[in-house]
Amino acid sequence: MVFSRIMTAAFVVAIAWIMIAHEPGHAGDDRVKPAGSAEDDLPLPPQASLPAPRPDKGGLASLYPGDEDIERDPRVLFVDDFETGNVEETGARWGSIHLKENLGFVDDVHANSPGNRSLHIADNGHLFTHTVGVDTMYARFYVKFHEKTGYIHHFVHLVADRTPAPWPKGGAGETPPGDAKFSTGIEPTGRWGKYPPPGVWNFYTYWHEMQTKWGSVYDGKQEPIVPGRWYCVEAMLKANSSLEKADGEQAFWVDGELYGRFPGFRWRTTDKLRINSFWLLYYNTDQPARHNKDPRPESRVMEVWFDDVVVATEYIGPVHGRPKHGKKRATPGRSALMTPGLLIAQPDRTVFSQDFEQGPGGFLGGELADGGADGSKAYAFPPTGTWLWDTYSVPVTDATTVRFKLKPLQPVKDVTVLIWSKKLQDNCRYRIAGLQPGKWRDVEFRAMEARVGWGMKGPSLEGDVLNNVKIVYEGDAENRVLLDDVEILD
Ligand SMILES: [Ca+2]
Ligand SMILES: [Ca+2]
Repeated sequence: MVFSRIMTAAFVVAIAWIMIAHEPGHAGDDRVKPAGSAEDDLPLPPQASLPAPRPDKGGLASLYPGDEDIERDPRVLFVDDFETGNVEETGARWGSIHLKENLGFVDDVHANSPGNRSLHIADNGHLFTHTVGVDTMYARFYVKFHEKTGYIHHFVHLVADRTPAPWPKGGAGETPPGDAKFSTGIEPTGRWGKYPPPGVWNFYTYWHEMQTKWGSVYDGKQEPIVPGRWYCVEAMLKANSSLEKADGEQAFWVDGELYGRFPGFRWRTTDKLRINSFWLLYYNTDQPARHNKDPRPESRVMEVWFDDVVVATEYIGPVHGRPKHGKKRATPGRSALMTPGLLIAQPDRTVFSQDFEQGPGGFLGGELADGGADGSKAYAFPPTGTWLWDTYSVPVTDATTVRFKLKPLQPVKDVTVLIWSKKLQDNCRYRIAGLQPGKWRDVEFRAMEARVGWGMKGPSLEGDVLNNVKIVYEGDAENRVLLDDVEILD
């Protein structure tokens, strides 16, 4: 098997935020306590808030022998035992699947498996889903690495996203704002080659108080993962209870044993940001082989098996006992994003729309042009931009959405949307990367995703009024980008 791989452009964009971010082993060096959260002077949450880490006491799974009917427990958010449907159907219910040709179902199952199939992923791929937003998320899964596995670049993540989208978002090397996002990955790491592949488990964590822009790493018990052996892995992410308190936590268990518990996090600055995404990610590049000085990267077989995924608000624990009725098949979960309005309010009215068929409609800075969407008229604008003022005015809520189409006629780097905030007395920005010359791109974002600062790290437009927009880019004066089908929704 060839270790180096060709990634599709889409995937590179999708996982851009972690691609360059995590360097196995680099980890040990930037292992830090969360900023401003000296454990000594902060009260720990009561022990009762965490499940007993003893495997013999079990968790939710101990109430449902063989996981039978566990999906009916109100504390359970999402289940997939990979016993139902084909790969396409599985991707459809999760909401996002990547490189589905690398995914398949096989009859290799762990010893306590209540079913017949597991999910097999070769090389690279993912399933990504959403649950209702919660303040504490546990995610348990069974996993096995190939006997000849190499080192892994990135693995399974739990994510809190204020403006969830069906696909995993970018953000490589960018500290997320405290009201927008935080995430943690439960990942194998080789610690610069200290451990044979795939290494030991650790957390790889992004939040607003992380101390390097590449995230922070938290070691657990340094027990090397044995390739070819099934493990039950469970990760917990618990948000801080209020803006002032650094009482958030994360912890992980392997085969029911607590391997690492890390208190003292101020994950978020608003309780509107809740944990709502689960990313079953298998991401490989040749980077970890280099960083871990793997002497035989060409001999590695990058394959992984997953099974018995349960996501819940309480500790789950390994599969306990056998199903009453022999082999069983769960009713698998379905992305919460597929229920409109469940995770974030949906817009239900159009505040403004412009298709340029009757003229520029108040847009300035460019000129009407042919070549609009579907042979219609569009608005062509130079790098200095196009802008529109006081044609609409809408208070920015969760639902407020900006939508338009863009087509650069020449190669352009980023296109930036500027929205002047009267409240903040500054421009909020939203950056659009990866545009291709001659190709239309559908752009859609929540107005609150626009933020002050070139890096979009400042305060957001949330709570302000949206009554203007300007779109600019870098390029030569004669360059043009076409704009069409502008909509403001609320
Ligand atoms: Ca199964
Ligand atoms: Ca048009």
